Amino acid sequence: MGDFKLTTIEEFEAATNRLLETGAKVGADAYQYRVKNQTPHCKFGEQGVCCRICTMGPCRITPKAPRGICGCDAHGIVGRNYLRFTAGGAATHSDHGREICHTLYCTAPDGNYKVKDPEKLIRIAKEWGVETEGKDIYDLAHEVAVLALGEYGKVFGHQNFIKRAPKHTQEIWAREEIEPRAIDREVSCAMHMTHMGCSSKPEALIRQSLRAGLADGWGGSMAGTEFSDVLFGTPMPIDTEANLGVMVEENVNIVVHGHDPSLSEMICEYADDPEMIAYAKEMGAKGITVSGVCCTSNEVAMRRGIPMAGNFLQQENVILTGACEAIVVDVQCIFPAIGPLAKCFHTKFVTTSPIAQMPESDYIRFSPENAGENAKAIVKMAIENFKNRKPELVHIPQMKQKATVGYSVEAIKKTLDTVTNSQVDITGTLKPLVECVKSGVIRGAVAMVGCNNPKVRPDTAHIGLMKKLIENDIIIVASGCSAQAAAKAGLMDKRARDLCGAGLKRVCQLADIPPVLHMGSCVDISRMMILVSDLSKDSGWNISELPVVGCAPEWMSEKAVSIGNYVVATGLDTFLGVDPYASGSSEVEGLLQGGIRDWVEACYTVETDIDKLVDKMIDRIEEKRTALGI
Ligand code: BF8
Ligand code: SF4
Repeated sequence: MGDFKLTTIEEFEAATNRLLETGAKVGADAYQYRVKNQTPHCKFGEQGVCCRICTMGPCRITPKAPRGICGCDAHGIVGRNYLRFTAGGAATHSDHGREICHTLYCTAPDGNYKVKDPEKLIRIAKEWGVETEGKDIYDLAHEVAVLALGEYGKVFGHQNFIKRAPKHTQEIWAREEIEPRAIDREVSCAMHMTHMGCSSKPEALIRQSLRAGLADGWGGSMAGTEFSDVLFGTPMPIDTEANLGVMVEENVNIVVHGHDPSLSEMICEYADDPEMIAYAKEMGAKGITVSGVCCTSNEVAMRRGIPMAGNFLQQENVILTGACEAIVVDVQCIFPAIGPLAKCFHTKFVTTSPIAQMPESDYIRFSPENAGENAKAIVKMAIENFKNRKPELVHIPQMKQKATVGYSVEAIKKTLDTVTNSQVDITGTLKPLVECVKSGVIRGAVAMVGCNNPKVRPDTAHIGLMKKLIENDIIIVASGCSAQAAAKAGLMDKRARDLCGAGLKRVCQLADIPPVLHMGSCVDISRMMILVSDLSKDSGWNISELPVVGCAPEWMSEKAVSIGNYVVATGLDTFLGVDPYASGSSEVEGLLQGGIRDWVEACYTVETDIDKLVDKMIDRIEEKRTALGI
């Protein structure tokens, strides 16, 4: 193993504390202080029993006041809140997907955006019944983009992508009436159902929560992933680095943050431009370093090997280094705190999307039409800001790990094909993986996803769970901030295979992979849905029979609930480390953590004790193996 060593949580925290000292010098606020001001949290909110959807309220349920003014009880209120939470997440992911479809529509051979993976475009076009023969690739891109945009408001029928699921899964969705129709319709329907005086029956509300989730995972998110691949390339294994030490003191540091790769791809493009690099040198820097935070970081790490400065709760830290010339954001998971924080330093806070406008930022509106021009202006602005650094405030924690990322489903298949020496065919098979699972060399897999949340000591759950799972020969596929936690710790370094049980270690050696596979951003959890669908088809087992579970141990966002709903509705048991504001209703909790298994063959487990959470996942995987007789 040589000198390889994981970075510990204590080391992460020491680095953060050192940065907070810098912050204190300039009077900067930080989430750590705001958490103190906000705790203890409102109990009604935590239990999900506060309703403010009409102005007769707000109503709060207590033993003495068991019904709101309209007569709605705790079960109805908790169920409605849960569905609205889901709708927020489904809308957010899906609208991101829509932007990507729009960017696809704007592609041109001489435009800002081009088709980088024509093969994938042709594959999807054929899948959707579009004639591809003899067609110009850009004409095809535009035709498919229009169809994809049509999925959002389609008049009849269901999402195109659901046909990718195994037959059994599709039958469940049809039987349970949760096949996702138009994406926008499922979100609208959720808002309609939760309007004053509509649904208050938990079964109906939770059913629509699953359906809206499916519209996200098998609709909007899948469009986001698939068409991002078409536009920017399908990820293949690539080496990169993670943690704050990827920022380079002598260079102009640009941090991209958010989710939509249309922006970050363009920034990377221009930061690489020799003209820009020469300009940076002229301004006294040695070069330009682009690094990322949150999912847009995952997008450019997966496709370009751009280093990951950190995950969600590290977004303030990048500014606290005093060495960030510009933090450029698009949409989602961006702290409004960045505006005032950036003002304490020389950092430019650049917002770019009408969807995420924030005070105290420079707003440079981005669109496919002006992308090149604006990206260039932003890079230039960062370069010109280098001279404004305050050297006494500059401190970049020298902490980073190597990571191999880029495990799209296509990449995983290609890796397996290489191991089995068969023909390299990226539409190939997962059979070698099935064999490993059958023989018990790998016991199973966990899809580790989701955010950080100050309710959990940041990254401890992600990293602690992963370490124990790989010791137990359970392979991890990861995305979002969970993947970045793994990368920061060193779990995506191939040498981390030495931390695995004997079986998984052997597989990692043979396939030359790390034990935690980075599958991308949160919309890329749709990749995981394709992976389990293909595993199901290649093994002959139903998805719910596979020794595979999902886990979001530190989640915080509405998007995460939407994801949870489609993962469960696809047949995978899902383990949460943070409660989804449902404890105020035994009926809603009962459905989420048990009852829905009768509908979709899977359900949630909520367990805030991380040690117990991992044991429960391992037990579940072993139960599934026993049931399969393997
Ligand atoms: O979409 S894991 S904190 S960055 S919501 Fe946000 Fe959560 Fe991170 Fe990506 Ni996903
Ligand atoms: Fe209260 Fe009912 Fe109005 Fe909700 S819908 S605020 S429970 S009166």
